[in-house]
Amino acid sequence: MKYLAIILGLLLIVSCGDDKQKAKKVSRKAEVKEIIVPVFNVDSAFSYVKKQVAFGPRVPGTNAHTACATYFVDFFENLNLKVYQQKFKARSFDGKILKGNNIIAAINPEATKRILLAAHWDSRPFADHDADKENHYTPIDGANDGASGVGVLMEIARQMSIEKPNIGVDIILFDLEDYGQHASIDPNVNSEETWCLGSQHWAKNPHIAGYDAQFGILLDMVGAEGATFGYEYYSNKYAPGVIQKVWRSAASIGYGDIFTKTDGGGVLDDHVFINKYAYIPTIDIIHHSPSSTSGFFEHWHTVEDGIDKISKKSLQAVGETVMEVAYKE
Ligand code: AHN
Ligand code: ZN
Repeated sequence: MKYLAIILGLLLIVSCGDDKQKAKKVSRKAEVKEIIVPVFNVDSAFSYVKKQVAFGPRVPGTNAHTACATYFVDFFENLNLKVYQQKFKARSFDGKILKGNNIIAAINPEATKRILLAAHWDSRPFADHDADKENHYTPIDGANDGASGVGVLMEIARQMSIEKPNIGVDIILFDLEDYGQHASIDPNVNSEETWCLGSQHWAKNPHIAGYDAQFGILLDMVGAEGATFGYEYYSNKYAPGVIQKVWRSAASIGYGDIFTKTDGGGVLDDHVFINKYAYIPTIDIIHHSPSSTSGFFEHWHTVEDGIDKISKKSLQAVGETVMEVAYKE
């Protein structure tokens, strides 16, 4: 009887200890769940936009294009990320054989749960929407159309190289997005596939065989003054859940006035080909301006798309929102 009491007493102590252990484990889990999202440094992002523009128009076949590709590769390698260069050839609408280079930087390359973040890095060879006809064959700086999205992703890559997110992230810089058919040619004649040659190539031949990601976010023209982002048609058609996730995140950190719950028009952009050929639900965060004739920002495909028009506020809203999504995934 005495022994039984001792045994019971011991059991009680052991089981109490057990409960404490459990409680500890639960609270530790709760601690882990509280994720701190690193601060997106907008001055840094802006400097990356400026640096790209300083190369001159990154038009395929030019020295500026080659030099800028080297700059990206060095940048990501210096962050100790795994870098891929996907060199390929594609035929342009005017029959030129263009040399393209999609550049991919992987964060947590071994992680099976991954997301992709993308932007195009080439700039348009023609300012075919310029008010002055003389400029219709002049290459553009593409500070907003190209460099802005890349600058934001470079800063995200830098933050992620310091403080790794829980998931794998692939930053994909697509080439040959903006060599689409010149505006002087009837757009009803076979123009769609002349855009986004780099993403078309990648989506059909990913840099890793059998590549997959949970979802993708494309950034395009994210740096204009007063930019707002609506629900782009193809994004909402192929990836409505991703739209909801991103717009909710934006609102939660105070950017509900920039990520508006409005119709964002339909844009044939890199994300369409990722959805169509790689089957990865991907959205486009793209500046939609219902009041302009093009539907895009005021200086779209003009010689005015320069660094002087880039707004840090717009870069910041997009950078912070994408970081919020990626780190909380
Ligand atoms: C078309 O104009 C068909 N698509 C626009 C895609 C684009 C051009 N994004 C940036 N520049
Ligand atoms: Zn463009």
